[in-house]
Amino acid sequence: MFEVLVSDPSQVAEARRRASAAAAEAGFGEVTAGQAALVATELSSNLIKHGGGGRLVIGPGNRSLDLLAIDKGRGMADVQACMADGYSTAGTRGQGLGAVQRLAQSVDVASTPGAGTVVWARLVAADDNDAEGLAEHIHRPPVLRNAGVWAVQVPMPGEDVCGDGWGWHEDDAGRTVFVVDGLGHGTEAALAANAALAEFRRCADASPAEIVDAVHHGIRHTRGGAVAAARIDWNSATVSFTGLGNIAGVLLLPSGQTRRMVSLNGTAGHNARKVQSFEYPCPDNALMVMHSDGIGTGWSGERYTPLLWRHPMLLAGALYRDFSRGRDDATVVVCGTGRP
Ligand SMILES: [Mn+2]
Repeated sequence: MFEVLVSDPSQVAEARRRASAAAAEAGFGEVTAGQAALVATELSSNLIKHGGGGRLVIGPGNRSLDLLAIDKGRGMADVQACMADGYSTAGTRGQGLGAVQRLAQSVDVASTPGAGTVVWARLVAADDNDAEGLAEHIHRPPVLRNAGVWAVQVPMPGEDVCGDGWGWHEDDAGRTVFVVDGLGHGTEAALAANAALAEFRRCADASPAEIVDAVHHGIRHTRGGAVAAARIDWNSATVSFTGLGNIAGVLLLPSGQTRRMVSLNGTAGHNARKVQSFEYPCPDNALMVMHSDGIGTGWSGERYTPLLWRHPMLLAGALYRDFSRGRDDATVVVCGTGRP
């Protein structure tokens, strides 16, 4: 995942080009890559027109492409009207969010007057998208918000590789999320993060304390890093969390309250005086956030309460927008706490 700053119209073409290249990298054919380029163009143009500039985060996956347009502009007064605009005139260009809605498999938007807008669009490398089927997916995030784990992850400006990593595991009883921040940034940090992720994958069905312990012992040959693992248990409605170093774990509750989970001091791979798990009650309609220290910790839940009911990617985007320090790799992972 990487970002393109879009603060003047000349940068729209750059955003389009990078999105198109990312789509090709993700396995898109010519037609769907063209659609991805068009969506990137519309989102970027919107950033200029309505956002006073912003950034387009581009995330190529395995035959999927996430596009996240983030701004701190005046916000859209009427998201529904913006979405509807152009929806019925499929096939033409310049239809703004209508075109995005028509071409993407999933779309969600959160716009707060005065605070800005986050638009997420996911495209898939198939061209059987039709507007009929699409309507099923749009604006029903309460149904979708528990499906999967979502993240915004952007390397430090000037770096090609990211020294953070994240992964997740799910079984019948719950979901485990893992985040690592390799010490520093750049190639060596990325090596540490990749080693930690490989270790996590080997023992993803173990408890958070066992995972963190295994990672600590498994990445001694690297420069090490901060790690945390969280296990959401759907049956008992609890989360157990084990952190070593500066990975934040936060539950955002429907009341707007935030519950910050405890990480102990240390560096996985080098220094772990204590690996301990803490348990928290967790209703099934909360969001769990985990982030690296490229994101500041000074955020409060009340400000983001409306995002609780949207797709998790929107909260990830908003936190990245509002609290990225801009001088480190940044990772924000968000998922719903309920059973999918
Ligand atoms: Mn960091």
